[in-house]
Amino acid sequence: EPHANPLASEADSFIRDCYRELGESIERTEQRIRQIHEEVARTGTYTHTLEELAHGARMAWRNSNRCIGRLFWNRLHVFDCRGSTTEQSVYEALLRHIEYATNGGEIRSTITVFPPSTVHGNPIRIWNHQLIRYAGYVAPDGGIVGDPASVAFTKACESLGWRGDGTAFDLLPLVIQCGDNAPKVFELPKDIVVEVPIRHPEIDLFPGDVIKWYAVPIIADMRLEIGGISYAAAPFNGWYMGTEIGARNLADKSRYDLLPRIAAAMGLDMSSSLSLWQDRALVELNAAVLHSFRQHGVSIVDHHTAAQQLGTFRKNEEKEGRDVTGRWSWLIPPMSPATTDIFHSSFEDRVLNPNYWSQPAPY
Ligand code: HEM
Ligand code: NRG
Repeated sequence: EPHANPLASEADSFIRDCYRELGESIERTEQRIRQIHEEVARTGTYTHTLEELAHGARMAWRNSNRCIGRLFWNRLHVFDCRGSTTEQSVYEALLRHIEYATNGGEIRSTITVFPPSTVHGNPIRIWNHQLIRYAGYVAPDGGIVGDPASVAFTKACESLGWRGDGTAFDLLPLVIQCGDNAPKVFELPKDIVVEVPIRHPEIDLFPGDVIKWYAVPIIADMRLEIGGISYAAAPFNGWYMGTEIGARNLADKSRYDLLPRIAAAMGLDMSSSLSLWQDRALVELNAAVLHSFRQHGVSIVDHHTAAQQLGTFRKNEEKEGRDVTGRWSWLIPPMSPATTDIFHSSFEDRVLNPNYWSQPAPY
């Protein structure tokens, strides 16, 4: 039957999907729905059980159309931090997330969920795009030191009183905001952050320079929505696909822009693009990223393996009778895309719930 209350109807459809997948009985499902309706009528909202929260976060990953890594959707570790309401307790939870997820290099897919939004707004907002990321500074000559993608956030940190060392790989601080309070800045302790120096097994790609990347990508600025409830602070991580670092972060002209330096170091003919110097530099950079992570014992997946894993995910989902949605333009890897099956296949880009959503930056 239709609901006057949109939250109650979102809750209904989530609880039915969730409880069916978890093998709960029809009776328990209907009982839980009645209980939620009563709670929504009385308080205007409802509270997920731990099982609903954990399975909802996993469903949201499974429904992430832009993610190639979804084969492992059912192995997501969930920290329930819905009781964390102070900057200090959020900070401590974030450090615990980093340590648990990093796990000495054997990365564990993890999410930490903070209190949900209410009619009064977001009780917690994390300002960082990722918990671990490098600063970007505009130099006096207009050039950029560090990661150009971080310039706006780095300025926000500076206006809150933070000062970085000014290297190309300064770890940004954590910026945590509780309700309408001014945001608080916390230094990220260097000793809990694992970084990998990027070295090619045979070629010196960056003579005289140390190029590195951090081990764990922990997206901190997306909103998790489950059954009509919004978690604006719910940082999550898996591990890297090599091309994210080697074909984008270190290679894009608008990021670290390393291809010209690498091609020069390799002695390639850069007088014409016809020599494919960019492509040759790109391959060796990506080989170096995969080799270095592997050698340092840090989890990483190459794009060929990841594409095959997405194929296995599609088969698994078909067996379960679920439609796999996806966004082709994001799923194809940014190098040699046509060598993967994804390139030759198509996806329906329909948005299912639960899911992760981007939200406006608070700065
Ligand atoms: C996007 C790989 C785990 C949710 C992506 C992208 C890649 C990827 C390559 C595209 C990123 C880009 O082009 O910037 C992986 C791998 C994982 C993993 C290898 C290893 C386990 C996860 C987890 C979650 C997740 C644990 C959530 C619980 C997402 C979402 C996006 C995404 C929401 C879209 C991000 C955006 O719109 O900016 N993933 N992922 N992924 N992934 Fe995954
Ligand atoms: N491309 C971004 C990270 C986006 C998410 N990628 C993952 N997510 N692998 C970058 O920093 O390069 N994950 O949860 O593992």
